[in-house]
Amino acid sequence: MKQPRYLVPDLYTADPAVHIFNGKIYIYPSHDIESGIPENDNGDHFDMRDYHVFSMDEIDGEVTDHGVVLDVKNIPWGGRQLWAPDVAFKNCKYYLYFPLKDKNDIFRIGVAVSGKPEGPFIPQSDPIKGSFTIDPAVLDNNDGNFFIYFGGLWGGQLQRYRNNKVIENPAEPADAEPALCARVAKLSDDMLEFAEEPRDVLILDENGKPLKAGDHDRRYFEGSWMHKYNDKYYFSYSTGNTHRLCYAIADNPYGPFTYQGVILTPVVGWTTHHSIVEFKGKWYLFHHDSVPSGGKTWLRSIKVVELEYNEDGTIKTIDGGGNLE
Ligand code: FUB
Repeated sequence: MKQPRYLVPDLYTADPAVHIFNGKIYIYPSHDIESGIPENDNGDHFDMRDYHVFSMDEIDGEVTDHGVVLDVKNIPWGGRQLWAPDVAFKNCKYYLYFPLKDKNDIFRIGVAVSGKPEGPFIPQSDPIKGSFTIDPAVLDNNDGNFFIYFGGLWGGQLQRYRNNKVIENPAEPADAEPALCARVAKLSDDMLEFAEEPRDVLILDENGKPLKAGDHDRRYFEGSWMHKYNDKYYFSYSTGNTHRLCYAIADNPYGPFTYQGVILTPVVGWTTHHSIVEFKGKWYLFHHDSVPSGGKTWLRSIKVVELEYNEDGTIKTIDGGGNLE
């Protein structure tokens, strides 16, 4: 694949979580809509109401739309805003993890279950106990353990918490303080709960010091993804207001991770969100931009581009094509 490819021309889609199930490529994106809500830093304009699943047999093959697989109106605890999901497979079942504001307008993470990768998915009656904020991404560690990574700043509400507890005056730390971290927890055997208290996904700089909150070019903002390459754990994420996809490496799923560099420079649009998968011996970056909508930040389109590693395991930076600012 030489050129990036847009995958779904007839719907606005974003935040593609991609997995290979039964030899096929399955894409689990957000489904963007024109909500009419004015753009703000809280992300209210991302008022998504359902998910579609897409699949394809080859990276350049025809894309099948499996239709609506989960709708907010069928989620008993749901309020508004179905944001970026992910899916994991265990014991013949597929688990869809999704962020959604509850009826008190607080983001929680829910789970919906299906016997098929293309859904439909049946939601649990309550969100995961102790869950908060957004952007779940699940790692199958191939040893029976599954780890869920999550968290997002600003509209994603991560700044409202410290040590998994709500704080009185929500704010990001001062610039010279350690940055807020994404969270990671092992999942329970039934895949429906956290098996432990979520921990920090700590990212260290080249001197072994935690990235600072003021280091907007490198610190975590949202959009966790985890993949393994040559037995190392690659934690990748969006820097949000500096619009990069960056990554950090560790030798275990909890970290600490050491910052490595930029995977994708800014795209047209504000958000950047991705997944990284291997298919038939090549690696691919799935992400989104707002080119097809003419730059409307809340109407995004998913795409795929090949991702390459250097000999030393670092990732070659991909040009995102610029942003609007
Ligand atoms: O799609 C809504 C939100 O925008 C996602 O949850 C974030 O990662 C950002 O892409």
